[in-house]
Amino acid sequence: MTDPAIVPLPSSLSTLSEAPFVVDAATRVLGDTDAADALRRLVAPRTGLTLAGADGDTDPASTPAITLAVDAGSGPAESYRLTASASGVAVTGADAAGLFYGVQTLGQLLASDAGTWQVPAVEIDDTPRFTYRGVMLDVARHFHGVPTVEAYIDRAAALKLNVLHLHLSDDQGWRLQIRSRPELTARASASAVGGDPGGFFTQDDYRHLVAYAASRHMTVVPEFDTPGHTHAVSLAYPELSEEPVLSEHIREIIRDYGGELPVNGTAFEGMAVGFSSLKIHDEATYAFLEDVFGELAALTPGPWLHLGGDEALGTSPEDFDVFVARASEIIVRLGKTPMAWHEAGSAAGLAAGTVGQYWGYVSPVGGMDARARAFVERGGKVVLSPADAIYLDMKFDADSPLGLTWARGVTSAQRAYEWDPASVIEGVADAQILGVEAPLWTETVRSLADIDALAFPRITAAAEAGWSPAVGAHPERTWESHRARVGAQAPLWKSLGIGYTALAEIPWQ
Ligand code: TNX
Repeated sequence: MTDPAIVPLPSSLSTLSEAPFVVDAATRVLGDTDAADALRRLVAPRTGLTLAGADGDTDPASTPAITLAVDAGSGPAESYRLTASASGVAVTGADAAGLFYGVQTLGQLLASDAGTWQVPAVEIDDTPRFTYRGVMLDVARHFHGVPTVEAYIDRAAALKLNVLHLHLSDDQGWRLQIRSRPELTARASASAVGGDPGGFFTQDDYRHLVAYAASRHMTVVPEFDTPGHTHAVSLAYPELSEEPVLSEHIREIIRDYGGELPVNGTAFEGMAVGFSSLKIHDEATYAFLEDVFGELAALTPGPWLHLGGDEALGTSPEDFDVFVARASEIIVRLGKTPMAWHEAGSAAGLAAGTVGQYWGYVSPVGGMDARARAFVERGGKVVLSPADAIYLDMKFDADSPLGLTWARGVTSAQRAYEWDPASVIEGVADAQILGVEAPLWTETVRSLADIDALAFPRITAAAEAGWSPAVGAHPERTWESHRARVGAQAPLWKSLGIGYTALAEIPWQ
């Protein structure tokens, strides 16, 4: 018998030579009610069965049942144990998140055999490798509203991802209501790439998303990108913005991407990067940061606030240094841990403990690895988002209109998979790595269908890099195993309405 196909790969799985557990209209779910709801959300669309509750009979022995429980501290954070055989299924989490992940595994184990739904007899012990396992959604280049973000949360959480990084501002638009700075959404939220409609989250929308994410054991990491990627601010508070920097290098970038030259006070609908900058030597800029990061901190229960810091090509290195020192210090004073793209690692005044997000290649070029290492040297950790592997906005095929190609061309599912977090940056191994995150920039992405088509299946590579044992530490942590396990997800994904791209590399079932 081939092993059941679980993605991301669990730490340990043994198949037992016993009869499977049969799931039918009489199957009861006992124990934790939140986890039971999560299980029903997976099982009902797939099978049409609405699993009954205990209905007064809480004895798992009276009829075979699925028992869901938290046994606090029974293992590391987020871990779970799952046992299944004809006499019952038991999922025990070391905490509520662990139980939720055990339920996701159970959803993947469920299979139909000659019209009977069953769970094979197995024993699984499973613990994540990294504590931070993220996806990023850019809601600035194209705005994606609450239902789309909820759907992406559900999709990511089902793969045991536990962080949603929201890129809330960029040159093309400002996407979160800030009460002390009402002009941001009044004047700078209506635009998007290509003249498409913009939009923004009210603070209630944002609170709702934070709570929705928490119900799926995901933490929201909000980002206001500074000091570059801030053209939208010029529409609302022109006094804070430098004129667009149109150096030869930036003109070249604008030509590459096509589209118009940026003009302050006018919406930017192109795709070019790097031309905008907040004023670095004006106290009004830091009053602005206090306001926007202050409201963000108050709305965000999670520990991290992301200050951006990428591609500030319109800011001199000296000014960038001054800015990053002050911005990161503001976030520390708000009681949060700053996070920044790896460029900020070069800033001498970066606050100690800031988390660096590496977006260079799997084989670093141009000193990007040194910048990421600098976060560790200042007591921080690194989140790995290697662009040529897990940038989900890279094209999966040259002919699709979706996606970009700057990160070493088309990114196959195999290339997304074949790397290990500990082998990217010298001197940055498991102890220095907070985790892994797969960004999805949305210059070409307008809808949930577009998100699905780019993210699925390659998001599974990021999930496995973040959750599963290291490459070499488990015999199944290979592309051959991964592609077979991903192919086996097709019936579940279809039942959940996930519009994955049927890449030829994957043997779809
Ligand atoms: C680079 S990677 C960016 C984004 C773009 C993305 C497109 C990084 C931190 N910044 O501004 O949207 O490329 O792939």
